[in-house]
Amino acid sequence: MVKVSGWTLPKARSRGPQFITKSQIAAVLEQVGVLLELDGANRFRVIAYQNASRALASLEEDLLTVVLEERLTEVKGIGKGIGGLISEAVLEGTWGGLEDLYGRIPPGLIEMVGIPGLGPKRVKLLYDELGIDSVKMLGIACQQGHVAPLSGFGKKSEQKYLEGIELLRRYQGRSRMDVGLLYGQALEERIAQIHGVSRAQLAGSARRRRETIGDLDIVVGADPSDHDAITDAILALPGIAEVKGHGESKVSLILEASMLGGSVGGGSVDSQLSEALVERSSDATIDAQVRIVELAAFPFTLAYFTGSKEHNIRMRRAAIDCGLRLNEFGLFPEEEAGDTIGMEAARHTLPCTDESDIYGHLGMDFVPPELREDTGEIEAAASGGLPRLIEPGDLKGALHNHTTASDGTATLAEMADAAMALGWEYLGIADHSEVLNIGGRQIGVPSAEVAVQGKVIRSLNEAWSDEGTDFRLLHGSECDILVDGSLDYPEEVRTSLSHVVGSVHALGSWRGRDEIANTEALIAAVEDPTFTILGHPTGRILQGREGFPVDLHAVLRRMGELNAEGELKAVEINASPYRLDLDWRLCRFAKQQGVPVCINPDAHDVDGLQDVWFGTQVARKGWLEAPDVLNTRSGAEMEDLFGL
Ligand code: DGT
Ligand code: CA
Ligand code: ZN
Repeated sequence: MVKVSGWTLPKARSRGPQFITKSQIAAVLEQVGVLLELDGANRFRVIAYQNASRALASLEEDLLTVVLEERLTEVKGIGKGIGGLISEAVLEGTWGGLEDLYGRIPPGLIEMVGIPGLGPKRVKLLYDELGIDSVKMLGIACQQGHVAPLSGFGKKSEQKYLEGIELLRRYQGRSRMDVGLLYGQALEERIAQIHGVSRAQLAGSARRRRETIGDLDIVVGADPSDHDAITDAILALPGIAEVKGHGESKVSLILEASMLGGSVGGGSVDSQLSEALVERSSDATIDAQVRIVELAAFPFTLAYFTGSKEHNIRMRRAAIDCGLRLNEFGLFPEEEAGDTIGMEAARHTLPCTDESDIYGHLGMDFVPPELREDTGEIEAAASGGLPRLIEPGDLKGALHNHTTASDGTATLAEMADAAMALGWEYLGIADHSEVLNIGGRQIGVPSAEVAVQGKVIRSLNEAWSDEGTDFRLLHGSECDILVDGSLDYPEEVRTSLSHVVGSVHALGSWRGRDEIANTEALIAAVEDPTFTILGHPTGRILQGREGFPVDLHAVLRRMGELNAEGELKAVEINASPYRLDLDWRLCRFAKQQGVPVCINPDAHDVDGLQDVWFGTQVARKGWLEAPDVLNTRSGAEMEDLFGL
């Protein structure tokens, strides 16, 4: 069996069909495609598995029903052979001959496929030509220049793989916020339902809403007489791939996708959103640490394991200044604790039922978990200066969304319906501009067709206005910022729009030159009178690629100057959990410069609109309040701002 995390065949967890779920099978088929490619299989076999995986993932019907009614091969993309494999997994919980394939491929090759920018075909080539069978060996080969001479590779490839290896190292074992929260909230909910559990709460970086999450931390409060039974119940939960250890008060687990199945919903990521997320997280695993403590210690343990470490250190110092000692079990006068430590010392604790009591005893306001990074929150909490953070419900629309006119999958009317269902008063359409093409295929809207889209939008808006519906589409564009800092489209096209989201997409050129050149080009772009919002400012993909080098402080400063002159220049928090760009660390700076932030989902389908939730978490982490965010304005205010 392959030892790479997430690359094992799922085991049947139920006692009757359906033994293996649709999303699990889709994930396996996708992996088989990769394994076959590494094995040098014929291209058509590889494509067959890829197609079947996609077909299964988008199958709307109940899979068990389709299998029982023997209609699998009627699904487009699923042939007889793979159909048989799927039936077996569903009905028997076994995987035919796949164990052999999973066991045959060297794990190092699979790890290499995880390097951003390196696919299975090239991994196989490197293995066949140079015998490279691990990430480490590839790194050495690139450094020594052995890879460049291979036909089809070159110096650039070596550089790219070295960067990819560095990214892999940095993010190894970390999950994006969306994946981490989905697992974290599912586990929290399942534990909360266990008999005897009084309180269960997600802590750690997930609670602090970091952009990536290392492991999940869950704190459980219960009567000590129930601790053993609770530990047993946790170990029996579905979706536990491995138990790494368990002691008196701590359980260490590895979670897998079946944790997400069943009745899990609710939590702060709402259930509709979870459904879309389960799809894209089905092949992930994540570690979790569960700590079980008696109820009196719960708030202290929760605060301790929420962190950050830096925040905790400041809190302990604040306690010392009050003659108190703070640990994960209590907050108590130093003289009463004397020589005792830990739990023992905490018997003398000041009473606290919630974290806010802890802050209260130290003369501070409750610090929202997102702010606990020691970036000024301790001082602010002691002086009544904490911000009143924005909430997801404060948003009244969003300004960067795609339709079928470029690379979206929904029409103007469908996107508008979805926005209205969220209670929004407007939706900004920003399809890609003319130059954008992917692999030679034009994605962007040609100049001549911009007016056509405008006409449709006007007629939709008139209809809503006539029936008294407070909703409008705002006709913008996601205009490419070209390498010299000029904007795509003739000027008259841009002036005809309500707003221009300026974005960099030709990332190769921008990453290939220095920070100064990039900064100058971005400043030139934002100075264009038609420019409104800076889209995904660095172009980064979390765990995928670094953004281009740029001095965003300088760009934001310039935008602030322009705003002081009466213009409207905003910066986007691209809310896709793959991007979260603007970074939370720059939000406060933008605010100080007088640059409003716009939380944009960059939606390419109707579900995508809900990504604004993640953008709001970033804005909160960046200390932003509702008035700091452009799209908390009402529909009427937006019309005013855009001069409509
Ligand atoms: P992660 O898991 O890498 O995304 O980040 P965290 O923040 O969840 O860190 P983790 O899981 O290592 O520990 C959870 C919390 O426990 C951490 O935020 C603060 C607390 N903690 C852990 N180790 C220490 C420590 O050595 N000193 C203090 N003061 N707190 C600690
Ligand atoms: Ca953690
Ligand atoms: Zn874009």
